Amino acid sequence: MVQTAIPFNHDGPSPMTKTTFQNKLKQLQRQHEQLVQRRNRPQKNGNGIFDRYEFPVLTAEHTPWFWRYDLNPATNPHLMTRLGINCVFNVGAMEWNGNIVLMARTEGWDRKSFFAVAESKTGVDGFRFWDYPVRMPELEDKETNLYDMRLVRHEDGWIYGLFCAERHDDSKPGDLSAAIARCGIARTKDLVKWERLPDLKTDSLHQRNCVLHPEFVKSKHAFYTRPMADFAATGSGDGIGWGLCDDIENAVIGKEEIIDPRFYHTIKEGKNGLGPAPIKTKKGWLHLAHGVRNTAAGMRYVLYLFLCDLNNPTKVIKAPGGYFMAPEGEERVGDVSNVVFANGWVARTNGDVFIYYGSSDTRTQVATTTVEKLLDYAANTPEDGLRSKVCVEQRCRLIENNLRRGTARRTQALNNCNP
Ligand code: BGC
Ligand code: BMA
Repeated sequence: MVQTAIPFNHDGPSPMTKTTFQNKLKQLQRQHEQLVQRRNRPQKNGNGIFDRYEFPVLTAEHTPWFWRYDLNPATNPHLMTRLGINCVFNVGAMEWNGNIVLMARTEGWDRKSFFAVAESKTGVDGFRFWDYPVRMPELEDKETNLYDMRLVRHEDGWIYGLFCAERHDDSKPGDLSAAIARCGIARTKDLVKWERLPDLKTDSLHQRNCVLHPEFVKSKHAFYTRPMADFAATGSGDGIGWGLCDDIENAVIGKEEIIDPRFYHTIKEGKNGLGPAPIKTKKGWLHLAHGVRNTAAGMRYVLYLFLCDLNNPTKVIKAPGGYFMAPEGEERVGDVSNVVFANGWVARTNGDVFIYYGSSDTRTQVATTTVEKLLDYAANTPEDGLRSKVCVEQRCRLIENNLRRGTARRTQALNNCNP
């Protein structure tokens, strides 16, 4: 069969007519409104500790369409996406005039992350981005990428944002993946205008996952840190650290004290890092953190919880064993699969807690619970037994108590534990 040549046309396909352009635009706006106004409900059959929700609270599609399209038919006759958004995840969070705001790690198609505020009345749905993303001032030593902000309302009166500021490691010119992670610090009163302070200085080459403690300790600003000798590889850090600094405007921490170490064959074997700033409760400082384990399929990130002494924030007083939350269902799949990561949560004065977590570096989910439930979980979940033998004994104690109470039915064939 003879192929007919396709006539070469310099002008390409003709642009849309004005009406088609307008119709497509209206459709975009409609779809966006439907997405933003979609009600979100808790999933059924939760684990008693927290409730997951039916839908993510933020996705790339939640960003305003006017951030992504050039809406001028003269310069964008095909109504193409001009500056696409890849994902919205790992959000900082706080209360804001009775609403909840999220400081979202927003990433363009170009892989660069930036911060943007989204606000909702309910905290579980209706999140709408403010018109512009944050224009974070740069330091002289400009970073390539910014991400994972922890928002903290400090008792000094400022709102602080601590985030990872990442730059290429120029001491390794041949290695394009060699990078240095540092803790960027900025402060604001309105989440729009930010004063950038120098990056945190510590003895460690890399600092990611740094968090400001919300109160002064010994009249100083106190930091949770995560010293690491390597940029990202597991195994080069000791755990979650702590240090005080004399001057937040030029923050230097000498020796970091490790308050929550990594541990062999636990959920935090590879690396661990603090999530959001702790919630102050009557029983102590409640912490949410992430633990990483290396597997044949890559790193697996889960969340865990612990409680520190109210008067001595460096002293862990409750360490429930195992993970608090692990990726489930669609959360398991994304740009970096098998990851849940949290750097934002909000405790309301009535005790309700909203936990915001990124799933697989792609979208933002919410889970709700209460301070009372989290304290119950912290106090009554057995610590990690660290060995199979101890763990099976813990479980047998649970089984035996339940069977003795008659709450569960004894099955002859399975009744083979020796309490
Ligand atoms: C990415 C982060 C990641 C880090 C370590 C960075 O380049 O932006 O999301 O946590 O590398 O893997
Ligand atoms: C980390 C974090 C996150 C991310 C995770 C998994 O080191 O800082 O940004 O969610 O890696 O890629």
